[in-house]
Amino acid sequence: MATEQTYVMVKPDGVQRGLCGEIISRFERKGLKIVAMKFMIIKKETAEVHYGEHKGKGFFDSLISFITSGPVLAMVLEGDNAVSVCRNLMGKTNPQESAPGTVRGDFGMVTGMNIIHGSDSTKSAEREISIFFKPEELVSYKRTADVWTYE
Ligand code: IDP
Ligand code: MG
Repeated sequence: MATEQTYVMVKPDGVQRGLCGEIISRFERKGLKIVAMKFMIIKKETAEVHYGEHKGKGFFDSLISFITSGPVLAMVLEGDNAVSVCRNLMGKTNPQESAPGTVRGDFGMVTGMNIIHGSDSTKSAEREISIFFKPEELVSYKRTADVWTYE
Protein backbone atom coordinates (compact mmCIF):
# COMPACT_ATOMS: atom_id res chain seq x y z
CA MET A 1 0.00 0.00 0.00
CA ALA A 2 1.35 3.44 -0.96
CA THR A 3 0.31 5.53 2.02
CA GLU A 4 0.67 9.22 1.19
CA GLN A 5 -0.14 12.54 2.79
CA THR A 6 -1.51 15.44 0.77
CA TYR A 7 -2.25 19.12 1.37
CA VAL A 8 -5.86 20.11 0.72
CA MET A 9 -7.33 23.55 1.25
CA VAL A 10 -10.84 24.99 0.98
CA LYS A 11 -10.22 28.34 -0.72
CA PRO A 12 -11.84 31.63 0.41
CA ASP A 13 -14.78 31.18 -1.99
CA GLY A 14 -15.53 27.74 -0.56
CA VAL A 15 -15.38 29.09 2.99
CA GLN A 16 -17.61 32.08 2.18
CA ARG A 17 -20.14 29.85 0.45
CA GLY A 18 -20.42 27.62 3.48
CA LEU A 19 -18.93 24.53 1.80
CA CYS A 20 -16.33 23.52 4.44
CA GLY A 21 -18.51 20.87 6.06
CA GLU A 22 -19.64 19.42 2.74
CA ILE A 23 -16.06 19.20 1.49
CA ILE A 24 -14.59 17.69 4.68
CA SER A 25 -17.43 15.21 4.64
CA ARG A 26 -16.67 14.06 1.10
CA PHE A 27 -13.03 13.30 1.96
CA GLU A 28 -13.99 11.61 5.24
CA ARG A 29 -16.63 9.42 3.60
CA LYS A 30 -14.17 8.40 0.89
CA GLY A 31 -11.94 6.95 3.58
CA LEU A 32 -9.21 9.54 3.85
CA LYS A 33 -7.80 10.15 7.30
CA ILE A 34 -7.60 13.70 8.69
CA VAL A 35 -4.09 14.27 10.02
CA ALA A 36 -4.16 18.05 10.54
CA MET A 37 -6.51 20.98 10.07
CA LYS A 38 -6.15 24.77 10.41
CA PHE A 39 -8.40 27.78 9.72
CA MET A 40 -6.42 30.89 8.78
CA ILE A 41 -5.91 33.89 6.53
CA ILE A 42 -2.80 33.30 4.43
CA LYS A 43 -0.18 36.06 4.40
CA LYS A 44 0.75 37.45 0.97
CA GLU A 45 4.38 36.29 1.27
CA THR A 46 3.28 32.76 2.18
CA ALA A 47 0.80 32.66 -0.71
CA GLU A 48 3.58 33.68 -3.10
CA VAL A 49 5.73 30.77 -1.87
CA HIS A 50 2.84 28.30 -2.04
CA TYR A 51 1.97 29.30 -5.63
CA GLY A 52 5.63 29.94 -6.61
CA GLU A 53 5.39 27.71 -9.71
CA HIS A 54 2.88 30.19 -11.22
CA LYS A 55 4.97 33.33 -10.70
CA GLY A 56 5.16 35.33 -13.93
CA LYS A 57 1.88 34.00 -15.31
CA GLY A 58 -0.93 36.39 -16.19
CA PHE A 59 -3.21 35.19 -13.41
CA PHE A 60 -0.56 35.19 -10.64
CA ASP A 61 -1.42 38.55 -9.04
CA SER A 62 -5.17 37.88 -9.02
CA LEU A 63 -4.54 34.37 -7.66
CA ILE A 64 -2.50 35.79 -4.78
CA SER A 65 -5.05 38.48 -3.96
CA PHE A 66 -7.88 35.91 -4.14
CA ILE A 67 -6.23 33.31 -1.92
CA THR A 68 -5.38 35.96 0.71
CA SER A 69 -8.82 37.65 0.52
CA GLY A 70 -10.39 35.67 3.35
CA PRO A 71 -9.98 32.61 5.52
CA VAL A 72 -9.08 29.21 4.14
CA LEU A 73 -9.46 25.80 5.73
CA ALA A 74 -6.16 23.96 5.38
CA MET A 75 -5.80 20.25 6.01
CA VAL A 76 -3.51 17.30 5.65
CA LEU A 77 -5.19 14.10 4.52
CA GLU A 78 -3.66 10.64 4.51
CA GLY A 79 -4.43 7.40 2.74
CA ASP A 80 -3.42 4.98 0.00
CA ASN A 81 -2.41 7.12 -3.02
CA ALA A 82 -3.95 10.12 -1.20
CA VAL A 83 -2.54 12.67 -3.68
CA SER A 84 -4.28 11.32 -6.78
CA VAL A 85 -7.37 10.17 -4.86
CA CYS A 86 -7.89 13.75 -3.60
CA ARG A 87 -7.20 15.28 -7.02
CA ASN A 88 -9.87 13.00 -8.47
CA LEU A 89 -12.39 14.05 -5.80
CA MET A 90 -11.58 17.72 -6.55
CA GLY A 91 -12.07 17.61 -10.32
CA LYS A 92 -10.30 19.49 -13.12
CA THR A 93 -8.87 22.99 -12.61
CA ASN A 94 -11.64 24.55 -14.72
CA PRO A 95 -14.92 23.76 -12.90
CA GLN A 96 -16.85 23.93 -16.18
CA GLU A 97 -14.82 20.90 -17.33
CA SER A 98 -14.90 19.06 -14.00
CA ALA A 99 -17.05 15.95 -13.81
CA PRO A 100 -20.25 16.08 -11.80
CA GLY A 101 -19.66 14.43 -8.45
CA THR A 102 -16.36 16.25 -7.96
CA VAL A 103 -16.08 19.28 -5.67
CA ARG A 104 -15.29 21.67 -8.52
CA GLY A 105 -17.78 19.97 -10.85
CA ASP A 106 -20.57 20.28 -8.33
CA PHE A 107 -19.89 23.72 -6.86
CA GLY A 108 -17.71 25.87 -9.14
CA MET A 109 -18.26 27.97 -12.25
CA VAL A 110 -14.89 29.61 -13.06
CA THR A 111 -11.19 28.68 -12.79
CA GLY A 112 -10.38 31.73 -10.66
CA MET A 113 -12.91 30.59 -8.05
CA ASN A 114 -12.59 26.83 -8.06
CA ILE A 115 -13.28 26.19 -4.37
CA ILE A 116 -10.44 23.89 -3.48
CA HIS A 117 -6.69 23.27 -3.71
CA GLY A 118 -4.95 19.90 -3.60
CA SER A 119 -1.29 18.96 -4.06
CA ASP A 120 -0.48 17.59 -7.53
CA SER A 121 2.32 15.17 -6.53
CA THR A 122 3.89 13.68 -3.41
CA LYS A 123 6.78 16.13 -3.84
CA SER A 124 4.39 19.12 -3.94
CA ALA A 125 2.49 17.66 -1.00
CA GLU A 126 5.63 17.50 1.14
CA ARG A 127 6.52 21.06 0.19
CA GLU A 128 3.03 22.48 0.75
CA ILE A 129 2.46 20.66 4.05
CA SER A 130 5.72 22.13 5.36
CA ILE A 131 4.64 25.65 4.34
CA PHE A 132 1.43 25.54 6.37
CA PHE A 133 2.06 23.03 9.17
CA LYS A 134 4.81 22.38 11.71
CA PRO A 135 5.79 18.69 11.97
CA GLU A 136 4.28 18.50 15.49
CA GLU A 137 0.91 19.68 14.15
CA LEU A 138 0.51 16.45 12.16
CA VAL A 139 -1.42 14.15 14.45
CA SER A 140 -0.39 10.51 14.56
CA TYR A 141 -3.18 8.12 15.55
CA LYS A 142 -4.76 4.82 14.66
CA ARG A 143 -8.14 4.98 12.98
CA THR A 144 -10.22 1.95 13.89
CA ALA A 145 -12.33 2.27 10.70
CA ASP A 146 -9.23 1.43 8.64
CA VAL A 147 -9.86 -2.29 9.11
CA TRP A 148 -13.15 -1.74 7.23
CA THR A 149 -11.57 0.59 4.66
CA TYR A 150 -8.49 -1.31 3.46
CA GLU A 151 -8.06 -5.02 2.69
P1 IDP B 1 -4.77 23.23 -9.78
O1 IDP B 1 -5.31 24.07 -8.65
O2 IDP B 1 -5.87 22.39 -10.39
O3 IDP B 1 -3.56 22.44 -9.40
P2 IDP B 1 -2.98 25.03 -11.23
O4 IDP B 1 -2.73 25.00 -12.69
O5 IDP B 1 -1.90 24.57 -10.32
O6 IDP B 1 -4.35 24.24 -10.96
O7 IDP B 1 -3.37 26.53 -10.86
C1 IDP B 1 -3.44 26.93 -9.51
C2 IDP B 1 -4.66 27.79 -9.34
O8 IDP B 1 -4.50 28.99 -10.07
C3 IDP B 1 -5.96 27.18 -9.87
O9 IDP B 1 -6.59 26.31 -8.96
C4 IDP B 1 -6.78 28.43 -10.13
O10 IDP B 1 -7.36 28.91 -8.92
C5 IDP B 1 -5.74 29.43 -10.60
N1 IDP B 1 -5.63 29.45 -12.06
C6 IDP B 1 -5.00 28.57 -12.86
N2 IDP B 1 -5.12 28.90 -14.16
C7 IDP B 1 -5.87 30.02 -14.18
C8 IDP B 1 -6.37 30.85 -15.23
O11 IDP B 1 -6.13 30.62 -16.42
N3 IDP B 1 -7.12 31.93 -14.85
C9 IDP B 1 -7.40 32.22 -13.54
N4 IDP B 1 -6.95 31.46 -12.53
C10 IDP B 1 -6.19 30.38 -12.84
MG1 MG C 1 -1.64 23.08 -8.88
